[in-house]
Amino acid sequence: MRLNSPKLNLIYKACMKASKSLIRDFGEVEKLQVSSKGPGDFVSSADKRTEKIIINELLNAQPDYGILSEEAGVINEKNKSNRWIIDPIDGTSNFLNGIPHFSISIGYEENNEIKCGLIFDPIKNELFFAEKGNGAFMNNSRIRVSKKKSLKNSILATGGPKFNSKKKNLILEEYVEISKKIDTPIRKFGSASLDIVNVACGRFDGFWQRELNYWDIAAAEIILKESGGYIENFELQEKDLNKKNIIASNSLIHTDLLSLITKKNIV
Ligand code: 2AM
Ligand code: CA
Repeated sequence: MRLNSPKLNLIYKACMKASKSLIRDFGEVEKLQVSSKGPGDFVSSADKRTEKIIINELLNAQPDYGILSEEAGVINEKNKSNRWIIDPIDGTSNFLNGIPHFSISIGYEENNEIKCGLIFDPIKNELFFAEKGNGAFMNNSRIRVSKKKSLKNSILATGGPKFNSKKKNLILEEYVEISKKIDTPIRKFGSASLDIVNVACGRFDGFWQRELNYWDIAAAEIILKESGGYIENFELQEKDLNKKNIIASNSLIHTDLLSLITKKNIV
């Protein structure tokens, strides 16, 4: 494991501590799944427990750093130059339903740029991490995006639309449009962060999803960039800059994928 930088080391420590509790909680969810009560509120408390462990570790080390986290929101609001961006469980619906596909995602942002990040899938024991200029890794291995050039032969993944999305029709139309252009059916795994790191390590060639939050993709962004991929927020959400419409790809299919999405916007 090459976690040379102090920042990466710190988020690694926080993540590993939190993941122990998360794995225990997932075991509990699996049990509750088959009980008549179902997991219900247990999941949101698992989310908060994981988040608390991460935040405590980070604040202990850097008391004045800013934090943006899915459940806790903003901490140390004044510090906008050094921020941790945290998603304690990305893939909450999977977690809730006992589906073993979710991650802890922690990114570090300096002056509005993500400098390093880590995404951990505690069930598959896959740790993805990267720091600007130093490449991207999964566990002990350097990772690279795929070399596929043709959209037609690509493996693509997406997510959404959420049940109350105002763009449901557009999102579904885009899904149909893209489906028609590719040979292998689109994948939908329910964790944006894991989808993007799967592009980073060449399993997928591209991913797109509208209406994500910054914490869903912050850590994934640097991991993908350092693996040779390209990530783009293709349509700015003027009212809320934390909302992101994302295309993440191996770079080579990027323009072709983007053209299928932006074409729809013009109509
Ligand atoms: P979450 O598990 O942290 O909510 C699922 O399609 C992916 O989209 C997950 O990464 C999920 O993150 C993310 N996502 C973000 N906002 C969402 C929303 N409002 N509804 C469903 N998924 C959302
Ligand atoms: Ca998320």
